[in-house]
Amino acid sequence: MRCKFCERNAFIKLHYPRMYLCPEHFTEYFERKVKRTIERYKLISPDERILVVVSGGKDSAVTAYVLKKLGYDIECLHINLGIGDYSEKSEEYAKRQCEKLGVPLHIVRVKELLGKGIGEVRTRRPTCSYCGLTKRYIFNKFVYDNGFDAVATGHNLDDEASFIFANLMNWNTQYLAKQGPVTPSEFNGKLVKKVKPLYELTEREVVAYALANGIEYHIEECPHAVGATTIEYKEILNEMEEKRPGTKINFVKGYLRKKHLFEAELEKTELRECKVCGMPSSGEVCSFCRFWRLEKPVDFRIRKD
Ligand code: Q46
Ligand code: ZN
Ligand code: ZN
Repeated sequence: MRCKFCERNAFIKLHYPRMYLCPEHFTEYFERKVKRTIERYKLISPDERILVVVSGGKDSAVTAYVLKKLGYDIECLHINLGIGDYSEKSEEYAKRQCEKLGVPLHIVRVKELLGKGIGEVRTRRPTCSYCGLTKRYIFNKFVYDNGFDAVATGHNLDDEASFIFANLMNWNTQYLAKQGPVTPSEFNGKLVKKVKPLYELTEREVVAYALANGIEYHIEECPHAVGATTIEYKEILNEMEEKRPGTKINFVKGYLRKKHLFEAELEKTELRECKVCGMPSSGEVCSFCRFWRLEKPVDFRIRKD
C-alpha cells in the first residue's frame, strides 16, 4: 500500500481516521496531533519550564522527544523505584534517551532516599498503591522545589480510556471528577500543574512513532504489573475499537463533555499543610510522610555545584 500523501510505501495503517502513511507523514501527523492537544486544552506555553517524568518506557520517552522537537523548554526526571533489575534497566534507558536528546536528566532513587525500594516494604497496602503515591509525591515536590511550571507525563489515549472505564465500572465518582488532559495548579502552587500531551494518541500510535524515529525504550513490564485489572480493561476497549474504530477517542471526549456531572458530586476535602513536609494534605500528616514514617521533609532542590 502507498502512503496517502506520497509515493513511498506505507508503514502504518491508521484505523481512525482511516489512512495509510509512510514514516515521515506519520511523524508529521503525530506531531500535529500533539500540538493540537497542547493548544486545544491549553496545556503549556513556550515560556514555561516543563519537567518530563521519564520512566525508561515508550510513552514518556516519546513525550520528551516530541516536546523537545516542538521547541519546549524541558528537563527530565527519572524515579528509580528500586525494583531490582527492572529498575536498573529502566534507569539505563532513561539516561540513554536524555543523552540522545541533549536534555538534562535528574534522578531520584527511592531506595537511597527512603531506605527501601518499592516492593520491599512490609505493609498491607498493595504495592502499586504505595508506588503510585510515592511517585506522585516525588515528582510533585520535585517540580515545586525547583520552580518548574508544570510536569508532563506520558499517559496516552488507551491509559485514559481504561482509567475512565474502570472508574465508571466501580462508580468512583470522586476520581471521575478529577481526570483530564490538564490538572491546574492549586494550593499556592504546592499542587503543581500536570499535563498529558499524548492524551489523544493511542498506544499503537506511540509505539509506531518511537519506531519511526529510532527512540529506544524499555519494553519489559514492571513485575508488579502482572494481573493488573487495567490491562483487562484495555483489552476490552481494544476489542471494541477493532469492531468500531474511534470508540476510545469518542468515549474519552464524551467523558470530558460530561465531566461536570461528576464535579458536581465532588466532596471538597479541605487541604492543609502537612506537619512534616508542609505539602498539601487532608490530614495532619500527608500520606507520603505517614507511609514512609518521615520526621523531616525530603528536599529535592537541584544543587548547582
Ligand atoms: S505502580 Fe505498580 Fe507501576 Fe509501580 S509497582 Fe510497578 S506496576 S511501577 S505503573
Ligand atoms: Zn508519505
Ligand atoms: Zn508530608
